[in-house]
Amino acid sequence: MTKYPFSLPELGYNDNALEPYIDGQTMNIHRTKHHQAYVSKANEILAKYPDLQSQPLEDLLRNLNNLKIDEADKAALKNNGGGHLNHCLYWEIMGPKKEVDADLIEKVEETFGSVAEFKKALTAQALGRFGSGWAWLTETKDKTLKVYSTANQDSPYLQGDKPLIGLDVWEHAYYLKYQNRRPEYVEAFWNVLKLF
Ligand code: MN3
Repeated sequence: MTKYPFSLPELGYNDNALEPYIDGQTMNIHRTKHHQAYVSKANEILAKYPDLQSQPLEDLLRNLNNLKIDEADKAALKNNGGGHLNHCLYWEIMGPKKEVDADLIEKVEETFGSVAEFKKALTAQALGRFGSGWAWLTETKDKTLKVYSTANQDSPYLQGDKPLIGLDVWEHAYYLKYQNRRPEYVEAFWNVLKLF
């Protein structure tokens, strides 16, 4: 659960720990500039609505349509609150050392047939997303696993799903090292995803 006031999480590893797959400069700018901007903006919005400050950000996004707030603030909360949660997960699931999640692998195998098939499915979503967005492995309300992508910073919580793996395919996540070569970045991601 993530509550106001939001803050930039520490990485559990150094900026350059994911090299050569993701370079240190990208990691540093991505977290301390891009992610920080989402944190600051999300805080600015909630500063206007004391009633909402005690609610987890996950719940605010789940109930976004019903929030009694200004429409422009609603859109900004979707973008910046989503941006904050999406990035927290992204930093968390990566690392220089594998911390394999055996339960998740078992579920993935049940759902997709094999880890290889799952990787194919997530890769297809990551490469098929036109423009900026994310590719996701999520758990739906009925506890089934689903792979899809969202545009911009749209969070799976908006549709009531819990994100388990999030792959950032905004150019800021890979442009310094890979330029236009998103497929190479997506392939590299599997090396730094610590859960598999
Ligand atoms: Mn990003």
